[in-house]
Amino acid sequence: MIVTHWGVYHAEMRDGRPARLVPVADDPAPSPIADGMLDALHSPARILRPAVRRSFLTGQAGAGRGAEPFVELPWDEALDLAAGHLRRIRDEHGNQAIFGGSYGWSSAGRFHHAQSQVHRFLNMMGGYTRSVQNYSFAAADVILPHVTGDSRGVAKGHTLLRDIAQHTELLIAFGGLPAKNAQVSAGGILRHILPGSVAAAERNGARMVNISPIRDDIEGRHDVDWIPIRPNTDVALMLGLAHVLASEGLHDRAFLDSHATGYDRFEDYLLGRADGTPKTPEWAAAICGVPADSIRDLARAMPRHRTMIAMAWSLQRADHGEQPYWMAITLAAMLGQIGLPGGGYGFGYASVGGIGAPAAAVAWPSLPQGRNPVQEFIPVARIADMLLGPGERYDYNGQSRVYPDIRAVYWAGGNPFHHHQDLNRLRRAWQKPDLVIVHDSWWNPVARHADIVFPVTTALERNDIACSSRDTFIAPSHKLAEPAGETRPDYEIFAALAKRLGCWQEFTEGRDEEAWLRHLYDLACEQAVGSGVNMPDFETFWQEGLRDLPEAAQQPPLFAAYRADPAANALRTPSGRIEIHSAVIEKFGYADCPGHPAWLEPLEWLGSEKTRDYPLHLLSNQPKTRLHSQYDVGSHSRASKIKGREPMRMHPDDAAARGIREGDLVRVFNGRGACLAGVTLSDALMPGVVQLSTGAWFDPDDPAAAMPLEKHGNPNVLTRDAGTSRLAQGPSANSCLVEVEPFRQAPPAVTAFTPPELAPAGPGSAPSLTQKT
Ligand SMILES: Nc1nc2c(c(=O)[nH]1)N[C@H]1C(S)=C(S)[C@@H](COP(=O)(O)OP(=O)(O)OC[C@H]3O[C@@H](n4cnc5c(=O)[nH]c(N)nc54)[C@H](O)[C@@H]3O)O[C@H]1N2
Ligand SMILES: Nc1nc2c(c(=O)[nH]1)N[C@H]1C(S)=C(S)[C@@H](COP(=O)(O)OP(=O)(O)OC[C@H]3O[C@@H](n4cnc5c(=O)[nH]c(N)nc54)[C@H](O)[C@@H]3O)O[C@H]1N2
Ligand SMILES: [Mo]
Repeated sequence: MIVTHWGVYHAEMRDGRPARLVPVADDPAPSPIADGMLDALHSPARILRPAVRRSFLTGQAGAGRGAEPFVELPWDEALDLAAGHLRRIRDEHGNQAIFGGSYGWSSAGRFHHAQSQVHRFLNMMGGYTRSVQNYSFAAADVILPHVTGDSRGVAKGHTLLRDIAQHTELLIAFGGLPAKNAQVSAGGILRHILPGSVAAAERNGARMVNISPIRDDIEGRHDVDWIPIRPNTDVALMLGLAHVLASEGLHDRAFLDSHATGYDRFEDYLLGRADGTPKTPEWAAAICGVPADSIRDLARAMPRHRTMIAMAWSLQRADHGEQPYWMAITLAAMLGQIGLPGGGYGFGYASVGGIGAPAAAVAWPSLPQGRNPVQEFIPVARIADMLLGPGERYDYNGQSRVYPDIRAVYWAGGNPFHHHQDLNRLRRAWQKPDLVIVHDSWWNPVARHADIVFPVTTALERNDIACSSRDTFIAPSHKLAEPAGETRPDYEIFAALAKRLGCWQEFTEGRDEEAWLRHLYDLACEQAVGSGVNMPDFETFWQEGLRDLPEAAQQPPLFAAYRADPAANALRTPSGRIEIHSAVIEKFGYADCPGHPAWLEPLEWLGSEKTRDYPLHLLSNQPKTRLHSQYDVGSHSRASKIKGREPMRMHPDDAAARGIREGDLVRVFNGRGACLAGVTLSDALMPGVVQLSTGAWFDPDDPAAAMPLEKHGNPNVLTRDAGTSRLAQGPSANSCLVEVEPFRQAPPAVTAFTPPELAPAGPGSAPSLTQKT
């Protein structure tokens, strides 16, 4: 049995090797993403031995990262080299000069979770500069505590999907409910319940409205109403809806009086008393492209029905991404259904699997990470700003902060050359530190941009225990194959480094893998017993596999308790209520995030003058055939490519206007970069919008060039690297204009899956550690 972020599978073994991964019977809608895992195990792109960038060995720092051959070294030499550099940097510059944010999803499994491992290791060696928030919902995570006291309704605390199926009459889904995204859940998922829940809601007569630039954001359901909307203009649409409610007296004044604060200040803006511009449906229509009559009809339907406002996480990964969430909560407060079964709002219902699924009665332990004595941090998506501008000031959630001076970057379990925006800028920033160490299993772009690369086993090559806060199971994840080449688990690599740095005992606590698994299982059992759940002994658990667990007893709708008694269950906001106007945010004085939700024009959108040069809005959404960049090298992801490139969907009219046909190779470009993609035509997209999912391994035609042609279809060479606002500083990937043209030259070969040039290991090839780098 193996647990992955996309499901739980049994292995069919042949000749002692896994031949096929079969989803467990409990899963009503298994994901095919696992299909590409087994062939990737022995792909030529596997990293089999420790390797060091060639000119790093001869003492040259940054310049050349990502554009050089590597030299393979024996483990001991590579470990000595890494430990020596870490020690030197720590002694000369202090622990805060080590950036260990190491953002990324890693693999499922509690023990071998790479982030937990790297953070634990860096803590034991004295700490590191960390990162806060995530690429998924940073803007939400920072604004919501100001509005509702915490971030409930984003990653947890949702009204359950089964309550929606039972009670919701009108389901308004901004960004749809794409089943493709609910395939995955961090830490593993046993039951994919989203498709069944959507079907059940429909059977119960719920009307579903998909407000999105893409029709099939509610997959397979053609009977839903589709309201195409220009990307990044949802706030204007919601203001139009709110205007109808307010001007026709359809809003719930009593709820606003008892449970919210600041509505009047907002209404001054809404009705135009504050700025002379009433946010009428006509005003909204001119911005978002939704006809005024449709806005009026939808607004009038909302208070007549039990209405759930669902919104994907994608909407807040955009310029001013805080606003759509604040506005959605405001709209829900105006409807007065927050806290009722099937009413109110919820974010990210389909963004990952398990949102709105019942939680287990047991809270699980994770690998303890120790304490980080270093206080320094950055908002996660500000990494390039930090590397390019040490000592520079920036704003964040009311603080004026200074970027630290980073000398070493340590990454295990994430791929910044997948996840970060404006990769050409990141490549410049990435040349700055003295040292970059990466652990990965494949020669993907982050490994190629390292100085020292440690090859790690995949989840299929080691034992682990998996459980998730969004599902009701615990399962062993069994080792199915022997480690490829000389690969080792992250844990062993960190233990070996810890030995060299004098913190082996603290890091390992004297345990090997098996002892840790037993220890974590014991902790799990303690928690389970406390919750009245019986667990078998470790041997039985290990052999029997999957354990299904009882659901937590009370799982009321989001804010049900607050609705019932707003005084006793006051929110942790200054007023104790939902803050439609926030005096705290207003006092920050950020023009890009004022004191109440507002329409703020994004820097790049279909209504901007920039469309003269770049007339198409690029949505780089999540890929259907993989998790981010993981297993892009595997057969399942590769089967989706067109002429070897990532498929880009385009409306037939946009294609025809440019002489582009189905299956053509195109060049997608703007002022930040250019990539190739393979076109597939679809009228599921609104005209003016193109969709190129993330995750194709970055593959420049000339790795030494400042702005190379990316050959494989990585949209992050095009996206803009700027914070959502001074408030949250979240990533804003979804605000991006591009132009597309046919690519008529001989297509350059895709080399993303070809390892870099490797020189063999030779004894004594490591330089002396006193040598300056
Ligand atoms: N344009 C655009 N960009 C985006 C987004 C978008 O919508 N648009 N979405 C953003 C979001 S929400 C996210 S969460 C990020 C995701 O970004 P990441 O989480 O960084 O992406 P992954 O491809 O999952 O990277 C995980 C890496 O860890 C490696 N790995 C897996 N298991 C292990 C292990 O056990 N040990 C070690 N050492 N390595 C392991 C994998 O091989 C892979 O290289 O991307 C962000 N980027
Ligand atoms: N298969 C698969 N599933 C995944 C992932 C993956 O890599 N692969 N990644 C996971 C991760 S880490 C995360 S954080 C979640 C992210 O989950 P989401 O953020 O919800 O995912 P996206 O696919 O970026 O966006 C969903 C849809 O929102 C729509 N959309 C984009 N911009 C706008 C807009 O301005 N207005 C409106 N109304 N709609 C818009 C797009 O049409 C898009 O298809 O997905 C998770 N699920
Ligand atoms: Mo994410």
